Amino acid sequence: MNKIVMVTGATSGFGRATAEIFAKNGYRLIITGRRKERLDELEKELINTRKAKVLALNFDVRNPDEVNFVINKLPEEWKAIDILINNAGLAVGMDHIDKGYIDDWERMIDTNIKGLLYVTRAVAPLMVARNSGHIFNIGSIAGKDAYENGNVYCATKAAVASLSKGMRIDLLQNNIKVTNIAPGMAETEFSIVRFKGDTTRADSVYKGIDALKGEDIANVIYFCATLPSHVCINDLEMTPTQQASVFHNYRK
Ligand code: NDP
Ligand code: 8X3
Repeated sequence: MNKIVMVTGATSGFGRATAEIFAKNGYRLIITGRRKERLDELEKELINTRKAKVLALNFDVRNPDEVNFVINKLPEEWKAIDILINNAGLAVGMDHIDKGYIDDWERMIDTNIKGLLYVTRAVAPLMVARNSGHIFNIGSIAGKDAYENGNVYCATKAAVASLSKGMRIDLLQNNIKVTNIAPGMAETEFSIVRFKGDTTRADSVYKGIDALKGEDIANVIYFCATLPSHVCINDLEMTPTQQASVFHNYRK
């Protein structure tokens, strides 16, 4: 039977591109997200154009009851998840710490940290039982350095990096790889979400920069996932060529 990959946040950006590349290469896909129409549309596309086997699960990673419900109810033939890609996440707002919105902070912490934990807590035991698996956590270069107005988003991604290390240590005895992927600027719906629908402001983030695309991150994840069983990429930072760090861009 072909391997099973579960991608959270597959309705857009990195998650969608990652689902595409694994489907193209014959994997079975569990795709998740909150926007049901997007999920249904992706499911159809993967089945029709890639001839993939797909299970679409419509849930919010912030709700532990929903997460447990859908994972516990997985059909028997979908339980042997080989690869989990904890990708669902977001930045909301960009304000100095004294002016930030608590609701924005809660959305980021609840999604990027707690949601990632809920999904991992539900899926990891399935991997442990099979003594096999690979978990990818989508961190960010924002987790390596804090930048002005990035405060809570940066902190959530620093937490993802730390959790990735902790998971790798805890799951060492279970033959489970854990990889933290830390991308820099990538043009997806990320900035539209961050600026709450202000597309002009979102577009300006990438002005003069040939930013990463979802496919670039997907290709790297696929590369890491297909290395020999004795090789694990632990932490991988990737940026556009025009970005050296969160502080250094070269705009043309
Ligand atoms: P997008 O906004 O394009 O995609 C985000 C995905 O996450 C969507 O599919 C969205 O689906 C899903 N998602 C968000 N909140 C929830 C939730 N509560 N429950 C379930 N799914 C959710 O952004 P990207 O593809 O760029 O972002 C993917 C990841 O990469 C995020 O973790 C982000 O922080 C990280 N990242 C992004 C970078 C960038 O510059 N773009 C750089 C570094 C890291 P839906 O709305 O349907 O639920
Ligand atoms: C997204 C990259 O630099 O906008 O994680 O924080 S950045």
